[in-house]
Amino acid sequence: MLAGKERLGVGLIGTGFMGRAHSNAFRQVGQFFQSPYRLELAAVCSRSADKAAAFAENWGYATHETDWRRMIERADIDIIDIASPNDTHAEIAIAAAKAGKMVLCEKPLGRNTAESRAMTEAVETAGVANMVWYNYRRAPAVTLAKQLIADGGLGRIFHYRAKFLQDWTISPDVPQGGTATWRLDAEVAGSGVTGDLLAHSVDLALWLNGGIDEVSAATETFIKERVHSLTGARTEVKIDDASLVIARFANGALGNFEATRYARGHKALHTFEINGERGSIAWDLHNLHLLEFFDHGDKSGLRGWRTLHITDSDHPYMKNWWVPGLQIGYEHTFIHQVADFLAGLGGSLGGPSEVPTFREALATDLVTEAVLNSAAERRWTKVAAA
Ligand code: SOE
Repeated sequence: MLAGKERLGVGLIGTGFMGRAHSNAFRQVGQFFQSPYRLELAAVCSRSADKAAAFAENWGYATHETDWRRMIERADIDIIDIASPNDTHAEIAIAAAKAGKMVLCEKPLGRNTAESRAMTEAVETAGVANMVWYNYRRAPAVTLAKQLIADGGLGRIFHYRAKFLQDWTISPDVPQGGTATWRLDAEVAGSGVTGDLLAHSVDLALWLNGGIDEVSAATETFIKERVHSLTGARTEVKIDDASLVIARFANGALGNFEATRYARGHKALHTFEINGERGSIAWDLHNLHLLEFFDHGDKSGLRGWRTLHITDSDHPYMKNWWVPGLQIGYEHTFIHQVADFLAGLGGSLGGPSEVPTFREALATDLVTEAVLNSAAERRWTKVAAA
């Protein structure tokens, strides 16, 4: 069955939550989606040899490394996958692209748009396939939403509203920095919820509803000092804890977005609702297999919101899974993303068109940067072109 498939060696950098999500996707994709390629887990890299060895053993990587530069030199590695903290993304991605490797990178692409732009130019100059892990596009219900909008099902779009709410940093005892809490350290993360959570909502918005021209935003840092895990000293917190945005889309729609880690009770409430002339749709990560749909074209008297259970074989990706009615989950969004990446490899250089490329992720970072600037300057801010 696998005879004749082209082998692609994967080198993963980073052994955290995302390293696990990506590894699961690399391992499962070939069983459920046919492609001319066969992924081989060649090596995993972590600064800690013990961690790298344990991860390699658990996930089936053939070897492990402690220096990412060694991964890039290895001839048996075709794809470099960056799942390490944000401050490592630019240097690794640029070196990997120069070495002619395909590059996959966790979001946000860079800590700032100077990094993101340099990374985008590096992969495009080298002509290597590239992808950023904005996985939520690949929930079948979200992909169906994209198709519905593209087919004109909603007509002219008036409103786009989105939230990404968490509550894990409310305690002042949560430290910043270090392996578990680098997302709170601005030096490592670049920004707070704007780059980490709002970026997911912005990626979906740009994909579903097109470009954003300008934004007006407010951000807040509720807890001003935290102990730094690496030094033990109480240090100023420089990330944004919450981000509220109103936005104007190029198609004339108005948007509003909210991202926070201070919404008590919410662990990952990631939602969007889109209102158009002909209908509306709504999606919620908590029920990621459902799409809420209101069709104004329905017969008067029978009109109402309907809940579509996205598990039929004619729904995106679902014919590759179980029988109709049986749902899939979060991890499958990553598997679908790898499937799409492999499907697109036969296409033009620079990355498959239907997965988030570095240039698309740069566009997202330009929006989140405009959000941070708008909040700092307390004024409407134009979004620069990608
Ligand atoms: C933060 O808690 C986080 O893990 C993000 O970094 C991910 O991108 C998001 O999908 C879930 O939440």
